Amino acid sequence: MNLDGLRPWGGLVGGSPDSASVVVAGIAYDGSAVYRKGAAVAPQRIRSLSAAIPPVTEDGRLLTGLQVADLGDLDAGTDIETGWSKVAEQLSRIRPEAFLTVLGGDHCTVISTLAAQVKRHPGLAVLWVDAHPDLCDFSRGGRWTCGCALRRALDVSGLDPARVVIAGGRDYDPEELEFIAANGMLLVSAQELAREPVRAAEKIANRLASQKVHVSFDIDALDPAFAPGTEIPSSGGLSTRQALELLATATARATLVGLDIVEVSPPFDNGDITTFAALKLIFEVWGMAWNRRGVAEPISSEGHGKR
Ligand SMILES: [Mn+2]
Repeated sequence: MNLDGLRPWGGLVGGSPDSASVVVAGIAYDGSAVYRKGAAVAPQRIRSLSAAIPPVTEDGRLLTGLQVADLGDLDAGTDIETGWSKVAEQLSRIRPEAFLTVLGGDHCTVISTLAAQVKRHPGLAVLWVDAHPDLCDFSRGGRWTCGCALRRALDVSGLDPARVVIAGGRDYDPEELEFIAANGMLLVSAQELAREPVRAAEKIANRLASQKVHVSFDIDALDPAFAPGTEIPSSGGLSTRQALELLATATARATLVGLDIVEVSPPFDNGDITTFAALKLIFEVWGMAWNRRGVAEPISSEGHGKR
């Protein structure tokens, strides 16, 4: 792909994390993926192809006032059990006015992300969009594997499980369904979203209304037809269109404070369509936050480059 002359993030990149509206960081770690590895190379691929995206949302609104600071990749080491806290500490130092965007990595990178977000935004709520709840205490040979990602994130962050809404679910371990019921979590399945999209998304919106919301988006929430490049494809998923509508409706009355996109696996992708789906989600969520001004205005436009 010829990206000559184009700058990353639709040309919005520039300026310092101390003034930018959006701060991006990658966590190039896939050590917790038990099926197919490859997500570790996603941050670089997403960042590279981000130059091809115009800084305009699909409803025709300009993002040109939004300034992006990209910190590059943070090092979680070779084992997230020992590496999560250092990354969480780095992320937690980002000023809370900036919209945090984290590029995974496998879903266990969310352990660092949510630990930081809970510190940056006391009272945080989470919209977990994923084919899987990732709520096992022990899964596929360990407690720090991807089937345990949300469970460990809750453990280390102290986040109340009832403040997490899971959307797009369709593959469960029995233990996960028990945990969801026992903790008063809202689960809105992919089936429910397909059958009654508006009503299902409104149900989530009611939970998230007036809350500060972080979206953790596992690309496997999308159907493999739309996002084949992922660790474990799960059929019966959302179209990218359905996911965009879900995000807009479910967060319409909330304040968006962050997003992480995980489990994009470029080695299993087909013509980069999964990476481009991730980029579409990122730019549209930025647009939602920006247009509702959940994102701070840049303190200075200095360093804001042209595409
Ligand atoms: Mn997941």
